Amino acid sequence: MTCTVCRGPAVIDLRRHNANFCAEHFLRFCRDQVAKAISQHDMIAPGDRVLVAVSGGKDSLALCDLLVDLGYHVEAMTIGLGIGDYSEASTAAAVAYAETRGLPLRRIDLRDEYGYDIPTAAAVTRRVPCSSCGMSKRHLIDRAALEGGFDLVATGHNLDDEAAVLLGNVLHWNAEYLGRQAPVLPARDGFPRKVKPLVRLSERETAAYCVLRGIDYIVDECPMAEGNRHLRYKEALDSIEAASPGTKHAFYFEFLDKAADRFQPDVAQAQEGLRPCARCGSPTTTDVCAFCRLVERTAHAEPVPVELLRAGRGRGRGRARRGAGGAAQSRAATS
Ligand code: Q46
Ligand code: ZN
Ligand code: ZN
Repeated sequence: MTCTVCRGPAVIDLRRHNANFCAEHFLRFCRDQVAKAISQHDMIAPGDRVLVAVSGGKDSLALCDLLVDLGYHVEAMTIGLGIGDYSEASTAAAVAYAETRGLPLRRIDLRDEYGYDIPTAAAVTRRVPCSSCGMSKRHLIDRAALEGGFDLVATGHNLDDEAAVLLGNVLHWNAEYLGRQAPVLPARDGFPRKVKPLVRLSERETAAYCVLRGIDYIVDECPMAEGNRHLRYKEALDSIEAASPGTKHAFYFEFLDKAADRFQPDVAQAQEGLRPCARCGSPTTTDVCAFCRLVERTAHAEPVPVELLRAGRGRGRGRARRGAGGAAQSRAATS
């Protein structure tokens, strides 16, 4: 197998591009794909301050690395979710990366700062963990971006994520979510601008990027993701992609080109009824926002270890699946 560019020995084959690359040209390919996504979708302007939500996984660390390499002003933030060993390893990977590369890292820990963690929130609310997890991450990232004066938030959603979320939203004709499934979400009153610069890279590519750049990322998936629809949609798309390379790319980018406009949300309507939360000031349609209500409900609850919650979910699958698919929307708020 030889590199399509230089004819030297290749380290990776990319069937959807009908190309093989050596290490040097693969890294260049990744940079080019991110630069193309940024310019095609007007994601980041020169001089913008970018907050990157980092989980310690391959996507968010590759994203930091690529944005810094492309010359953007980047700071990272990570949230300790309290999901047992997984969260400890995630935070350790984020901290190690930031320290070795000299990247500023903001850290928030749910249990230390807000008195709860995700397994306890899931047990108290009796909903799938991804529901309170996604909402907590969105709230804290939005606040950090606005309070820190950042111009935008960048998240590590890759092509596999976006295609899987799109498949889920199409299967259920979820028009509201289809309207929000864009590589750029503009800033609204009280919400920062959000961009997804990795949409042209697959997760196999972000993993290979990290390996070739010597980035130590956490390989394990979140133990709370087990059985969620997002993973099933990914598996379905993987098997189609294996038989027909390029299908995921076409599915997602043809949607953006040909259909996304039809689902554009009415911005005025979305803003309607929003008012500041009585506790924290974040925009909400109720007196107290969902995050502050979650803190109120969970902060004094007996902590529930992740192992106990998983054992309970195994026994009570029907109840635990309520709201499944939350991960599809919330995934990679820090991934
Ligand atoms: S961390 Fe949180 Fe994900 Fe785990 S509980 Fe679900 S949303 S799966 S990206
Ligand atoms: Zn080469
Ligand atoms: Zn609030």
